[in-house]
Amino acid sequence: MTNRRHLISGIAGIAMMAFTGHAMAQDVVKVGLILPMTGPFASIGKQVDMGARLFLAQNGATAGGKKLELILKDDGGNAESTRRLAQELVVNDKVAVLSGFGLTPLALAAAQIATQAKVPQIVMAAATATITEASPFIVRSSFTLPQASEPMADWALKNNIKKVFTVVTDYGPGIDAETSFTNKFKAGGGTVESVRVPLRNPDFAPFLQRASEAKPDALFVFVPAGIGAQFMKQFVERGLDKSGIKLIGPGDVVDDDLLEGIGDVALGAITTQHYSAAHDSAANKAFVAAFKAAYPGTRPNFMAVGGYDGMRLIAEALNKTIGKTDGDVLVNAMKGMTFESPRGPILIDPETRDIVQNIYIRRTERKNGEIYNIEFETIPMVKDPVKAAKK
Ligand code: VNL
Repeated sequence: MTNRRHLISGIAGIAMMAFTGHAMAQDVVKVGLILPMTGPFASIGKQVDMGARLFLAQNGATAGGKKLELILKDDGGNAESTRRLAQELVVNDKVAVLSGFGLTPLALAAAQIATQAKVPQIVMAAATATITEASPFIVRSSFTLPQASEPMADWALKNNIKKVFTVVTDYGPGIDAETSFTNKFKAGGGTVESVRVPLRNPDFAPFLQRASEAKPDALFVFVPAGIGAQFMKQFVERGLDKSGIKLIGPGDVVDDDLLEGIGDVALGAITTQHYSAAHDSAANKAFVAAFKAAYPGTRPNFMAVGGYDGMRLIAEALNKTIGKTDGDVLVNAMKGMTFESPRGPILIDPETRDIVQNIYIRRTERKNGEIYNIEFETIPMVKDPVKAAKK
C-alpha cells in the first residue's frame, strides 16, 4: 500500500513537472525583504539584512523541502516606496512572504497589501504596539516599545527616582515609549515632564537645554536605533553627562552597533530591552561569534536579532507546513511558535501574533575593553502591555 502510494505520487509528480515545465521554480519560496539600506536609517537595514542572511547561511537556505530565496529591496526609509515595493514583490515576483520593515510608518504602509494578497508580513524591526493590529497577516519578531518601557518605570520607582524628564522622537514608537513609561511611573507616585523631537533631521539641543533646566533625577530617552550617537553627542555638549542626571530608557539610544562610537559617556546608562550582544547564553555566544565571523568589524544589535529570528519564524513555519505557502496556513503555523533566540526564549502570542519575550534591565559598562549593555535583572516573558490591557 505504502509503495503503491509512493508510486502514484511519484507519477503525479512527474506528470506535473511535464505539465508545467517549471519544476525548479516550484521548489523555490521567495521572501521579499524590504529595508532602509540607504538614507538616515541605513544602519538598521544593514543589521536586519545581516541577521536574516546569517540565519539562511547557517541553515542551507532550505526549509520544508523548499529553497528559500531572499529578494532585498531598499525603500530608503520612505513609506511610499515601501508600499510600491511590497506591491511589486507580491504581483511581479510572487513572493510567499514579505519581511523587514525598518520603521513603523514603513510597516504600516505595507499592511493593506499583506491583507489583500493574503501574504504573511514579518515585521523584523518596527516596534509601535499597534502595528500587529494593522493586518491579520502581520507577525512580529522585533519588540514593542511599551514592552520595554514599562519595566523601566518599575526600576526607576524602586531606585529612588522621583522626577523624570522624557525626550522621545515624535512618532509611533516614541509616543508609545513616553505614554507607557509615564502612565506607570505616575501611577507609582513619580512626576514627569515631556518633550517630543521631530523624526527627520532632529536637533536635540533646545530639548536638552529644557531638560537640563528642569533638573530631573533622570532623563528618559527614546530615539530610533542608529540615532543614539547623535543624541549622545548633544547630551555631552550640553554638559548633561556631568549634571548628575541619570540616563534611562528603552535600549535603542545605546544600541550595540553604536556603543563604541558613543564611547565612555554612555557608561552608567540604565536601559531596558530584549537584546544585548553581551547576553549570557550559549545560543547568544554562538550567534555573536558567527555574526562577527560573517561580517568582520561588526557587532550584532537588536535589529540583527529581529532579522535572524524573523527568518527562523519563516523557515520553521515552512517546516511545519511541509513547504505549503498559503498565507493563512503559514501565519497559523507561526502562532504559538516558541524557540530559544540569541535574546533568550521567545513565543509568538497566538492571539495577537506579537512577540512575548524577556525584558532585561542593563547597565552600560566597559567589559574586557569594550562597551556593552550588561544585563543584571530579567523580567520574564513580557507581553505587549498595550494589547494585554485591551482584553
Ligand atoms: C522603530 C522603533 C524604529 C524602534 C527604530 O529604529 C527603533 C519604529 C529605527 O518602530 O519605527 O529603534
